[in-house]
Amino acid sequence: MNILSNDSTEYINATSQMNMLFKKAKDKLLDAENVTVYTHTDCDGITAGSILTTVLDRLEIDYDIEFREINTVESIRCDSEIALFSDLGSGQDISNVVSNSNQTVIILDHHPSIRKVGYQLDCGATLIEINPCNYGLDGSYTVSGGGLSYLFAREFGYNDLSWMGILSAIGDVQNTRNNGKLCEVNREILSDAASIGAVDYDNDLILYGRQTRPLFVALSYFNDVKLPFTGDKNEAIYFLNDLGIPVQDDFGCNRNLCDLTFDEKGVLFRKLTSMLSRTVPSKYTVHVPKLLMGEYYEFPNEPFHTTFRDASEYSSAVNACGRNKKYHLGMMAIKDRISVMGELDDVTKAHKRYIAQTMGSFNSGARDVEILDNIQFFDGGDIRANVVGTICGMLIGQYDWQKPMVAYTHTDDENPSYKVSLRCSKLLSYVDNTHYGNIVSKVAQKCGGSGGGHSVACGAYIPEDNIEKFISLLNDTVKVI
Ligand SMILES: [Mn+2]
Repeated sequence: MNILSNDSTEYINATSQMNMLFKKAKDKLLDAENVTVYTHTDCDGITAGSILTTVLDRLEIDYDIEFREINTVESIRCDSEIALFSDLGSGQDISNVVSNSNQTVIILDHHPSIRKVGYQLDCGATLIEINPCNYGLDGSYTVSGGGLSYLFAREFGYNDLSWMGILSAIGDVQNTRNNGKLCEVNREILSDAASIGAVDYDNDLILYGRQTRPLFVALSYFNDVKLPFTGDKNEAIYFLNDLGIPVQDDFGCNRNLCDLTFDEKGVLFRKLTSMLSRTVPSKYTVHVPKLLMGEYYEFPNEPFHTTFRDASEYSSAVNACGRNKKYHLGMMAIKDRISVMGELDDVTKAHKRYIAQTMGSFNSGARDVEILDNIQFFDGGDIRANVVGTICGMLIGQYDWQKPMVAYTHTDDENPSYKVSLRCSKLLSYVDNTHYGNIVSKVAQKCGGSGGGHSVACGAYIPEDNIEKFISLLNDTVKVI
């Protein structure tokens, strides 16, 4: 799908149809006395929940909020006047969620819908499904669940929540197209946020950890391609010394990417570009700048060098809450952070510590990765299922970055199965626009499971007995790309 400019007829038609639905949903909400919000458990879902409950707080409407995994949506039975879904609902059968004609189901989702526009519920309840995919926009980059929630909030005049729409878009990695810049509906939200001074953005050198990670640490985490300092902080310090970029400031504090001067960033960018161009096979060379340059989004009202200034670091903190099932904490981290600062700190620190320990078990040789012809994989064993994807992503560059990294961990559901995660270098997806989420989804179906996700970060659930078949089929499928 091509990215639309915001003054194209297609874009204007699509958004004006959605705007009509937002108005309809607004009227229903203003009439309601109680609402239940159902939202997803990741950063996007938690942010969507924060936006919607802020709207309900301000309107003084009674509500409950439930954070839901996708596979539990179809069993929801709601007694409230309005069942309000965000970041999920479109891909699920919601025909039994409500049971009488006085109720309303509102869905704000950006994943493809299983229903046609105009679908009606048998019980006579009103269904208002607002989904960009229904109007020719691509939900993976045009807008997130939180972004749709913000557009809904905007109907009530709450433009001050626009920054949350940006946080959720970044949490949902919606900035992978368009040279690392948010586009289409997300761009509109960005302009709302920038116009009130809630978000700053610019083109810049991009390395994760812009505000809080010492630059040499950020470099050591670079793993889209294996460079000499990948996984080696000392090597990263030598590298910076060689370039004449001081690792510490005059007061002995480590310098982070945000502390570098414009000239220093230029030196670093040119050096990294030449190293990468020499390292990668020629088919990747043209895509190298995309690994290094992009747009950053930050919240200028937050102090420098804190997790909450950079959208991508902030979204990691919210995700850490989600992965540790601290959904309300994640939501408070967005709505009223001061009240939860201590607990938030504890959760993110424990999360980081656990990840560091697990990475250590690979470095010490206690765990290992098996490298096949086209993929590399490991049995996650007792690694917590909620962090295995993160670990997977961090290991790519330490083994063979030209092969996707796959990991699986056992789940003890009613039907024992494996939760599979796949992560790969962005370069792999740039060539031929390869979408590993779609590949994993197809292979999972052939193995009696289900899966999907983003182009470079995705996952699946595979029945216990079919995991070996899945790995070998995935290895075969990646080969023919
Ligand atoms: Mn989402």
